Amino acid sequence: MLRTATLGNDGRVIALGWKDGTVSRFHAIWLRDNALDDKTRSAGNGQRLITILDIPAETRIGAAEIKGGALEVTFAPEGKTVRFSASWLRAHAYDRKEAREPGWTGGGIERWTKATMQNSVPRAAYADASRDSNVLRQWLAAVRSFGFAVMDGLPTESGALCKVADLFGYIRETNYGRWFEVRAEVNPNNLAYTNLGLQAHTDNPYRDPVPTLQILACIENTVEGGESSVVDGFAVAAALQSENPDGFRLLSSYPARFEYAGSSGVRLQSKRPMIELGPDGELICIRFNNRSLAPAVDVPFAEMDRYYATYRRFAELIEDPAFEVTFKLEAGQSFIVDNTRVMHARKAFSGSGKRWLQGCYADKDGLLSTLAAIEHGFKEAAE
Ligand code: NM2
Ligand code: OGA
Ligand code: ZN
Repeated sequence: MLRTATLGNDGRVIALGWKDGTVSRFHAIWLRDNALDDKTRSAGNGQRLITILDIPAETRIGAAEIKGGALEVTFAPEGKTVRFSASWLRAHAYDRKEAREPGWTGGGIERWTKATMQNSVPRAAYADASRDSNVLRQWLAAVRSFGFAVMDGLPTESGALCKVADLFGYIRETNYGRWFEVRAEVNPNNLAYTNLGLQAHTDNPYRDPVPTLQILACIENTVEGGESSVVDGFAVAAALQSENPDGFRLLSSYPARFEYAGSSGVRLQSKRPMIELGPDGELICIRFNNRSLAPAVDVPFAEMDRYYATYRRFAELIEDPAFEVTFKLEAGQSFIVDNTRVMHARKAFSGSGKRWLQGCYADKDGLLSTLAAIEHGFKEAAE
């Protein structure tokens, strides 16, 4: 698929022509730094053995050739020749034509609403996921794409939710414990531990970094009410952005403040926006929690009115039933949310019966790593 290789700017740049007619330019210094030979990278663990200072600043490509479908380049002044496979070059091309709009997402992220999700909630039985890596792969891939999945068939005993985390990584312990009991308590240190309804929210926005995954598992649920729901924060953010681009700018460019000081010895505080964009405009995190939002002090006076109007509109969209997927957890059922993206809520409950959930946090980077490793294994097996 690699057709042509043309040097430019005295060998500081190379333009690669592909079979489909597209061209990807690469810089000599970039190619040198990313060389894959065993003097540059450890053959064992793939880590880079050299530093940027080991590469001459004036690095150029002295000669380039397409050989057996791969690119072979000789760097000057080192006189070092290395090969790059066409597929590697294609996968790592950075010469993009289109600029990306703020709020973009990549990585197979699929936004959802009630209409697209309510009747196709990703789900697996614990017994299947723990035995069959193909089931686990699909379940983890659903968490990656949708930020949400259900797992059922858990033992209805204390601590069973840890089994879910064990499938892909590690629990993130916090001041709430390795896991926490979610049930109505006397003198609760958090409103989650009452029978009140909870507006859709992300957990622990007062922590920095936030816990990136949350698992909630049900041990007993015989009350009236107490239904769960989830809302795709990325879908809501996109809706807000399209109807009110300036409001989106306000929520994404000014920090909000979050605080939790509900138990003694704990005073957590953070300063982060409700809608967080990465340095390249990628939508990376939603923080939304009415209970722990602290006074906003980083929004200019002249914009505070509009900031609040947008916060209100964001909340209205979050509560719009068109975005809400609802279900009632039964004993042995659990769900996981990407806490940087998907909000969860519960309806108030009362009356006779008992509602006992347990929750814990875990890390998304570990989940994605486990998923990538399983996918890598599948790919190698297929080759
Ligand atoms: N709990 C359940 O972020 C929050 O404060 C929501 C968290 C207490 C660990 C509740
Ligand atoms: C929580 C929470 C929801 C529920 O514990 O963080 O939001 O269904 N609980 O009790
Ligand atoms: Zn919560």
